[in-house]
Amino acid sequence: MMLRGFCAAEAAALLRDLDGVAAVAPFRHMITPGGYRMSVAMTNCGTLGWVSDGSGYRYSETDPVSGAAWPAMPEGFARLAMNAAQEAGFGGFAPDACLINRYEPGAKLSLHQDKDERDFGAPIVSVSLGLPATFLFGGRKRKDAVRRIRVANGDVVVWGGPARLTYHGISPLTDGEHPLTGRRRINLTFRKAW
Ligand code: MD3
Ligand code: FE
Repeated sequence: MMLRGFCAAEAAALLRDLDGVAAVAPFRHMITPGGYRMSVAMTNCGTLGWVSDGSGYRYSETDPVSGAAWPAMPEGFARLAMNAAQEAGFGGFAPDACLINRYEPGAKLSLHQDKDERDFGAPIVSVSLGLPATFLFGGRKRKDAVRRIRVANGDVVVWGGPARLTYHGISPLTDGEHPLTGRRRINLTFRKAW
């Protein structure tokens, strides 16, 4: 379910909280199991963080860069995720992980499914900040037709039920300038990993 502009009024506050997270767990370009450096820079907050390296994808309680726990999920993040999920009919959503993606011009995310979580009954809540992007979403099989949706600053999407296991991705980011983020797009995805 698309909630256009759901968090537009609090975008600046979310980005301030994000600066606090990134001061403790800096953005980094993870390496795929196949050995490629991802064009999207990532970090995490919450009890668990999504990580990728030569041995695979998984959720980890610690940041492999620092060896320490991921920074706590800011109150405003958790509240937003819960309110958006509620709005979409998923009452009681309590995310334990927030993966934060940072796109610069040209960065993209190839079509994939999110399958590293234990409970596919829980939705994923996605929050777009800064520059707009083209979100791709297909079906349950990689070869299914792909639809394109434009997402902009303050848009929140709740992916639950049948949509939870659909293939999705982000087209290469078009250059631009956003008053809050400059030449970047930030995406927060809230998950129940464990
Ligand atoms: C549809 N991020 O982090 S968020 C990801 O904008 C990811 O950075 C993209 O895909 C981004 O894994 C898209 C939207 C999203 C997240 C999870 C989904 C869409 C989804 C799970 C199932 C279906
Ligand atoms: Fe995804």
